[in-house]
Amino acid sequence: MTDFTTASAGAVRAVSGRPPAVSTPMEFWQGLSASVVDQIADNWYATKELYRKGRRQHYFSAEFLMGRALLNNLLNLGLVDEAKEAAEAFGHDLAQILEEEPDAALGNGGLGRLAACFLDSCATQDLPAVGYGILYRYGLFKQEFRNGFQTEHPDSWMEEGYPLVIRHEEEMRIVDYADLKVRAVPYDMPITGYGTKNVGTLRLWKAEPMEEFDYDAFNSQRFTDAIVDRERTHDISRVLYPNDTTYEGKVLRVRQQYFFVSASLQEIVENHLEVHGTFENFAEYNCVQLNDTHPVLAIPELMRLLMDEHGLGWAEAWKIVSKTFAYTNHTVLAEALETWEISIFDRLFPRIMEIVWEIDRRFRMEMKELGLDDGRINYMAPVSNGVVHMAWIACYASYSINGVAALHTEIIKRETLGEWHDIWPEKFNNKTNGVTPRRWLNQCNPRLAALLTEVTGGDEWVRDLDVLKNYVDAGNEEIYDRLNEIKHANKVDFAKWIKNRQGIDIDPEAIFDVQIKRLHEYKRQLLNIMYVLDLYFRLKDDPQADIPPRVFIFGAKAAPGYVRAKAIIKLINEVGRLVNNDPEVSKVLKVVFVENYNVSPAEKIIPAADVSEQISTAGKEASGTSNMKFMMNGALTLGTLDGANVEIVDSVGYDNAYIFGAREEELPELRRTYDPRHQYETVPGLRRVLDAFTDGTLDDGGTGMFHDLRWSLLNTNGYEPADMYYLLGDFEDYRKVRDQMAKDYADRKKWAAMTWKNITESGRFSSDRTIRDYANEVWRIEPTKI
Ligand code: RUG
Repeated sequence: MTDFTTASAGAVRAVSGRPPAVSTPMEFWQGLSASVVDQIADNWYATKELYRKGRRQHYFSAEFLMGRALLNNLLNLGLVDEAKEAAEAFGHDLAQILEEEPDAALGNGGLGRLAACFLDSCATQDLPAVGYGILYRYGLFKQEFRNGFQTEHPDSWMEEGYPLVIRHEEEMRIVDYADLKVRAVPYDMPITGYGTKNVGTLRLWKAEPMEEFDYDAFNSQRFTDAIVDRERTHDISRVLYPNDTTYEGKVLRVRQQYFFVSASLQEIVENHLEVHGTFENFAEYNCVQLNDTHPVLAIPELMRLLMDEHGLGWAEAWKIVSKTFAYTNHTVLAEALETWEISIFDRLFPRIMEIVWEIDRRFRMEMKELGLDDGRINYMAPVSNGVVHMAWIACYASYSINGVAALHTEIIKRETLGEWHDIWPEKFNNKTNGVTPRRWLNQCNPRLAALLTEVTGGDEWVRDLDVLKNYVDAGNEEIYDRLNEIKHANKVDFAKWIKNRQGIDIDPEAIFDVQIKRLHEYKRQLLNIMYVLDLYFRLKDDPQADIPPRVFIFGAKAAPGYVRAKAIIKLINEVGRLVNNDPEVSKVLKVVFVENYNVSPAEKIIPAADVSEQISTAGKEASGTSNMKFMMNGALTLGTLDGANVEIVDSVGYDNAYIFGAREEELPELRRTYDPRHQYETVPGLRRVLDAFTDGTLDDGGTGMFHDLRWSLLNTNGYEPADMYYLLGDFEDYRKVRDQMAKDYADRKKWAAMTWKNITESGRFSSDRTIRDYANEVWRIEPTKI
């Protein structure tokens, strides 16, 4: 037995209080996880100590969609075989143990998963960076389908104990609101890197009451009164993204944002003073990346700390602040421009509001001096029309503003943040997103990983995915056969997994065509399912039609309050019911909606995919990151020229991707004369598909939601144009290109050659590249080894 196996057995005993042979797989998971922490503890401490002395980047994010951690850590530390041995020595199976682990789903989708990939890349490249966020007790809701409708349930991911976050009571901070004072207790998650001893940190704050309960109230039998403040405090870190459609929901959301930025900055400021003894060089040693506008309260909060707690004057403090923050914008949609009522700030933190007013006053003066007219100044001002504009504060105070793909950055420069770009073009830069090849290739697709290691003669590609580019032309018959075998084996695995999970049978010989992402109208899952319905009708018309077998796979959660997104989920499930229950059609077509889509299901789905659906309306998807994960795993992109798809096509060429639809620059002109009714009447297939929404073919359970969907495509509701996302405009081209793609699949060699090109060109989409760009151009930090 190795040290690790002995230690793991001991740790399993410690958590279960019984011999490992009779411990549950869950207890074994906990023991193994505790052993991982045991292995890295010294290096982790050494890394923290080293980083805290030099220049550091602090990544502030309300979301970190980490997924599972154990296998990732075992792979990074080279301990998989030892863990297997430990499990087998006691009659357990490592694969089954790994399946016990809950996903740490502390994020909604792309933005949160990006933050997780960034931490991985910083750790692997020895970059001094720390993540800061919130330890939500309940992560992203669990999705269940009841009669095809989405229902939501709490996700109590750490209820059974989670050894991979360590509480540091001694580093507790106090966060003060006007109506409440709370303790912020840090919990640190270790972030191991691949092939390095450095261990990074994700610090998540948990809100705890100053006192467990009011003793006097309890003593007087006022039991509920006794715990009111405790519950209000726990609310702060209770749930990821509480519903903020009501005023009280918004207050909680703002409370959360202030909670984690205040605690984090208190620590950063204190640490800086301890190490350097002066604030003069604060911005030389610290930079803070604001992941979207959620942490923008950090700007007035740092002003407050420097002025009120440390006696700096406004000018001095502002000089520091304006050299410390960098801001990432993730969307051109309205949510990019978070605004909060002044009354919320007044109620929670009047002093912060006072500082925001002063920022506003100075901003207006500065702009006046630059000669801007009053209308423009008022539009750009931090406070106007009764609300605080978080994005405007970010643009004003940050030294860097970036978009997340080339096209997106151009759009924010031109439109979303155009006024800011006019004044400070030098602040703007692009940082195209990336994904970590550790989790999204090496870990989730071991068969392909083994082939790449064989072809490239080592595992260097895991740390440097650009290595693969040297093998673009190395594709040959043998490699193509191997690629096809690997994909097939992954599809067999997925078919077993989904059968076991949802009871559905699918054929691994069919084309696996996948769209997995949050449900949003602009992402156009509706267009996808309309095509499926059209194909169903074509097969009903002509059962002998030459249509290759296909499985249409969906995975998506809709925001609980987003009614139309939920209607689309129901529609997909209803089309699925129609298709899958038809004795003839279901021999050729299947629809699978993976329930409760999350990081760990994605790890099963992506290696098995043949086709990657990236079909957003051009100009709407900032970047997308599933497109990159699919590419790395050899699925071909079927997409519009949107977000990072543009750069994917730029890398692989039009011959190795399937592109359709209107382009971003064409859309304004097209829309001028656009008539969705004309499309409905003239485009083959469309009428039948749209009529099926309401003619009894599909059942929306009497809700009228399918009628609303049809209506939204054909009519304006007064404030949005009909078919806002141009589904009917793009339908014909989508159908043509998607049909062609299915035909091309038959030439297995050619298809494999295309997948090889995609895999070997994917280095550009490694988050290691993205992080190097941030480190060199924005954060100015250097790799620092312990
Ligand atoms: O929708 C965007 C994706 O296009 C992008 O890839 C991802 C990471 O940059 O961020 C997503 N996003 C945007 N998630 N939340 C927002 C709201 O600002």
